[in-house]
Amino acid sequence: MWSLKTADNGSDSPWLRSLNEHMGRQTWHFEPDSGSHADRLAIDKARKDFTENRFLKKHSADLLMRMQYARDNPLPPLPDQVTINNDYNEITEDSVVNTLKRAALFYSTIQAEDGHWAGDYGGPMFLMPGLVIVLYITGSLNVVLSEPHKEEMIRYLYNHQNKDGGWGLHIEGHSTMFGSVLSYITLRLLGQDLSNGVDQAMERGRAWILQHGGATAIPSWGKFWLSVLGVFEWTGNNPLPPEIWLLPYFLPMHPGRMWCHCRMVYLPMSYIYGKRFTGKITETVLSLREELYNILYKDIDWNKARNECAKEDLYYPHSMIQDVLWATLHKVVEPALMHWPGSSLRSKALATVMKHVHYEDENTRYICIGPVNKVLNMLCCWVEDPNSDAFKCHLPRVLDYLWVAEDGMKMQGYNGSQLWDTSFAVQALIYTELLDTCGPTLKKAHYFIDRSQVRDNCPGDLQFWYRHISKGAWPFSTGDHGWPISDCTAEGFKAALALSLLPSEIVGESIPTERFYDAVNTMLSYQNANGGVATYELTRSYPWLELINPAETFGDIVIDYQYVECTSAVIQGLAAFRKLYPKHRTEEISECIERAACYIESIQKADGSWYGSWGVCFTYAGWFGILGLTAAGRSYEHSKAIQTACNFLLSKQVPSGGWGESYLSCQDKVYTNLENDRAHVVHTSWAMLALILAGQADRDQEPLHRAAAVLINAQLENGDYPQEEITGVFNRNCMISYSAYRNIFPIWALGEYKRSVLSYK
Ligand code: LAN
Repeated sequence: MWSLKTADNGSDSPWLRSLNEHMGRQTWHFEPDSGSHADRLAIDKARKDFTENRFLKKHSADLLMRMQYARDNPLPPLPDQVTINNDYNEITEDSVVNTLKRAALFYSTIQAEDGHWAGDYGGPMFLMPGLVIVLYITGSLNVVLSEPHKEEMIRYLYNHQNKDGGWGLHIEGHSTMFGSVLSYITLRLLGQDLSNGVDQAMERGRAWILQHGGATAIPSWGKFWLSVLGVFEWTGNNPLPPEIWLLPYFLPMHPGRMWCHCRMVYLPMSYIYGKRFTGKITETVLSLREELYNILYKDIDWNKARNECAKEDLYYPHSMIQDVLWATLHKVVEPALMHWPGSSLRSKALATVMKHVHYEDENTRYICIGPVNKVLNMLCCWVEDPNSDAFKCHLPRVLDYLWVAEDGMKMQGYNGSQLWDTSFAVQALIYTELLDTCGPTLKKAHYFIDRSQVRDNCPGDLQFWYRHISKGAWPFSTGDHGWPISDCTAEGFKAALALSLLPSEIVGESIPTERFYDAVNTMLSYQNANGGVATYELTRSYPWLELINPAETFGDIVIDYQYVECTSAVIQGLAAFRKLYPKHRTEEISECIERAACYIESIQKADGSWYGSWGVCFTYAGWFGILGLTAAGRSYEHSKAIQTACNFLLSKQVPSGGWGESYLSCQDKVYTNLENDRAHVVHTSWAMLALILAGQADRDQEPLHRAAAVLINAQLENGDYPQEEITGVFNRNCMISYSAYRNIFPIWALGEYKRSVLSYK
């Protein structure tokens, strides 16, 4: 049976490094003899239910993890479940406290030993293929993946095949060439052939690809992977010259000025491209050359293929400038760099690129900043030297990205969302004011947050490595990952600060003041000249650079933009700090908060909404927008921005009393309800939190009571909440799961409701 281990040290493998005893590490292991017969039956049933309902409920509910915790950590007796019928006047303090206790007790049982909450951070469908291709090429498929791993990966891919035979960019999305070709290839590399799959699934997958133009219409990142595997020619790719790393930094397009995720993906890609590396041409590769195209492989017009993209995939079409740029590089510059004397420049560029690859690997303990550069860096290390220690260090870190649920095994969008979820969970639990119930849980979480703070900057000259400071920051996932992020720092800090106010006998010793100061320093360092805050770094170049964004499926990836979420989180962090430490960097903090609030006001839309870039979507951003402004001292009475923001949210409440927002809001940038105006517990919670904080209880309480009734009634028998539609997003168009939100946000919203609304009733 599958079992999740947390903080696993890989039996002290010499290739696995850690700064903090692997805190937060989540790895799944298959243990053939573990589990009772009844456990196995229950898992099989969950799998079967998922598959049977897969077109209705595309999001799995993280049941394997929940079942494991239920076995190891049984639920204590829960208070009676409450249901509110039609009349919200039935809501009493007792009914809310009951619901909160049940939710908090349940949530405490699924906390990991090291204090964090583990969970499924899947969603995107384009990640696992890169991993499988790299493992295949490097001969490591059977080294890293056991047969049960492969079986679960296959299950996952079939489960997420759409009705029309194709696969989407993410689990809830329509079929795309990117998702379809990559998923199909992955199944083939995992040993499936055209005869496999229920209802001829493989045949139907292939038919989708051929009917939509064949694999030449795959977007650029897909063309890259196919070329690496040997089923697409390098001449069919637009250039990714590594020489860009040799340009002077003052140029706006220097990669050091790009969004770190963009530069960290194009860095290893440029190495592989610069070398035109292709894996061994095997029987399967040769067969795929026949399976993926409508015409013979040898007859494909690769130059034309360079700019082809299926309409299903085209989210960010290439600008004309881009087409001219790529054509020039492709026809004039690249040929010169492939031969002497140009080739000596290429060698120099490749060496520079590898220096940066190794720096990234070492400073993330081989986890890397994300799933895409993880596998690309691993491939680069292997291409450089298949016997290298670097490659050996990469292998065990593959497990950090894999997750198993009832829908199968997936590759996650990060090595988890540990710190982020734990920081939110702590805040939610504290605001329930049920310290008797939550004390031990908070203590463990406190320890995790304490141990996950980044203690030092990266080594060497930060400017040389294009790195922002990280001392005092918090990461999104684990200390070992270590990349600092503005809003993760702010949320980790807010949680730590709130814990520092509680009795240390209950929640443990506070983080020392010096380390709070370090976090404040990092938060202050993130503000841009216009007052806004970006994600990992300052904004280092201009939005017009987006004109050369070559990734047709993603929007706004080239530079690190300012976001309402990040800006608000930093305001909240600094404002909370200012109250407790009014004498530390007082003026700087006040100025930073005021400028950040003005920035948030400046990006509000005329209808009172904000566009959310990292959560779905306007409800998420509304929560951050309103919280940021109120933390900065604005109030409903005096702030037009807060008034219109509240009116916007109120106008989106659905008849059942909740809120429910579709992921389509993100891609279309227009507020879109879920089908049939269904309510979603997470959106309902965000909207409620925003309205409560904006003083809605003083004006009209009815919308809040109705929303509270939705949250009370949605609770499951064991205190858990149902997993509904996907709630996370990145780069406008790709969705990602935040599996802990269903537990955290109803607790947080009902806690605030109890404190700030019921007290009035
Ligand atoms: C994340 C996850 C966390 C997220 C928040 C902290 C929630 C946000 O407020 C700031 C941005 C950040 C850090 C973020 C950025 C983009 C990420 C890293 C991701 C959504 C997780 C996966 C995604 C990454 C880009 C996926 C790989 C795909 C590429 C296009 C490179």
